[in-house]
Amino acid sequence: MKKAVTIQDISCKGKCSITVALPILSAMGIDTAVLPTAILSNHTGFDDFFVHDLSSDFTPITTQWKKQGFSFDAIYTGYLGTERHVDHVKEFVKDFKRDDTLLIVDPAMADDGKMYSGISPSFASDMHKLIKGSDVILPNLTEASFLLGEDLFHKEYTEEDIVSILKDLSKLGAKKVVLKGISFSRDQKSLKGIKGKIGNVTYDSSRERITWHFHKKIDQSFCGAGDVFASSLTGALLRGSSLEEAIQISGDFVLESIKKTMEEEDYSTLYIDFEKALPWLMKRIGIL
Ligand code: PXL
Repeated sequence: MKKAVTIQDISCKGKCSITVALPILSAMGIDTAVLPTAILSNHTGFDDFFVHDLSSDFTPITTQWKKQGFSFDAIYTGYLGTERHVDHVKEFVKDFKRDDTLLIVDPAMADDGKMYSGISPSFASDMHKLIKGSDVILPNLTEASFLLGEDLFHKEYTEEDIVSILKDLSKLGAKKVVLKGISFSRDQKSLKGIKGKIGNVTYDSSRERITWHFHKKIDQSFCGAGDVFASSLTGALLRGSSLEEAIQISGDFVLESIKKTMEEEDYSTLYIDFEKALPWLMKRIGIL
């Protein structure tokens, strides 16, 4: 069984971070350890929240893990929120990343043009430390804006602009980049029929290769959708999919999860009902 560890917060209410990553990776047949960075009463998309920082528990946990020789095929990091957590994760990577361990960094910190509540815009430069030396990063356009220090979110962009953003992001030191939530209002030169759709694009710097995956656009964004994407992408990569196949699986899984969520009459954008789409995912990867 492939082994992963995910490092991010536990939001006790609201579906995101560890409460999304663990069930998805488990359903995909991945033996998953969790290393929580903080406990929040609920995710920060709600009006208010309480945070309990777990930084001081990090070293005692990892000391035990080192003593017991635990090792991982993938290290997947999500919401971290503070520079201190980034530094702990850097230490963790130094101690636990083997040559063949995948380091997947989701710079989960912002959406819809702004930082998540409680995260300072300067946190983007802290994330640079973790991105350098990573295998895959998964920013959305807002996160790409903060990482590159330019507003890419409020502008119309073309296919060429996206290619140049991908290259700039890869210069931060990640081998592969997945840019999420791309949507064009007009067809592009080599991308016919994508007008009004939404999708994700990958860039592999070693092969200079770009792939696009678009699907139906739903004009609602759901908290935790990025985590559903990143968790299923980590699972797919560990199961041997190429990055190009993995973004198709994850993009479609997010769409299935959103469709299932919106089937409920009283659904809320604070929760994404990914659980209902797990059978779809397990069938898609051939384990059901
Ligand atoms: O990645 C989403 C996420 C994770 N963790 C916390 C959050 C959010 C999004 O709002 O608030 C605590």
